[in-house]
Amino acid sequence: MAPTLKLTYFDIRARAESIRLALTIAGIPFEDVRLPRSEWPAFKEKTPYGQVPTLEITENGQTFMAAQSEAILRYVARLAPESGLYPVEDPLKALRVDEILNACEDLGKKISPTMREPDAEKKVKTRQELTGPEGELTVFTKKINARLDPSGYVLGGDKPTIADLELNGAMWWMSSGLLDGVDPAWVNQFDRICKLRDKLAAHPKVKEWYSKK
Ligand SMILES: N[C@@H](CCC(=O)N[C@@H](CS)C(=O)NCC(=O)O)C(=O)O
Repeated sequence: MAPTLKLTYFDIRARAESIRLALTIAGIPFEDVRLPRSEWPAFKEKTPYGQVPTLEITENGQTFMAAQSEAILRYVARLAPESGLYPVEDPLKALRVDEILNACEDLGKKISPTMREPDAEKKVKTRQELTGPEGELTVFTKKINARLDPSGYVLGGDKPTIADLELNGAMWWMSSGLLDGVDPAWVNQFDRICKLRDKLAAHPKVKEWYSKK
């Protein structure tokens, strides 16, 4: 009997969207809970690390609340091995997926401190520097871009992996216009990442997912 899944996050894409898309691509039904900010303090107390996303997994009458987005992504992919979301049977391919997942974490660590910067002017300036031609984020993202297959997805082919979903999410965030000081067109300089984004957007299940949003 398949487990029942309840994914909880805020009503934004950010850290949960790669999980939502992984479940959607894998064809696994799930409850997509979008937590209102007013309910966050009470829910936070119930989570393992005081963070979302969480995935509540109910199986044989028992519920386990999982946390940590990458662990959840791998779990979802393992539920549907035929999806190709995480090629566990091939150590080298799995390594390449893991590598990009870790690189996405590094990207996050470069931009996250700016979220906590109280001085709006300094925030914008720091982000402009990070995303300038020689900026740390630009230089690092070029390196990620070079690690992708020239056709777009990390491993090439037509099947996205969880690394593609995560990188796509990170790049969506960078080009969302939600980060003052980051030009939404910044991402356009990374050719393979743009191919990844466009391929994923054309994926039938992804298209269907967004047509309902
Ligand atoms: N390493 C965690 C990080 C989770 C995280 O930082 N979540 C943020 C939202 S993106 C959160 O819960 N923030 C609210 C808070 O810390 O109070 C993961 O990958 O899931």
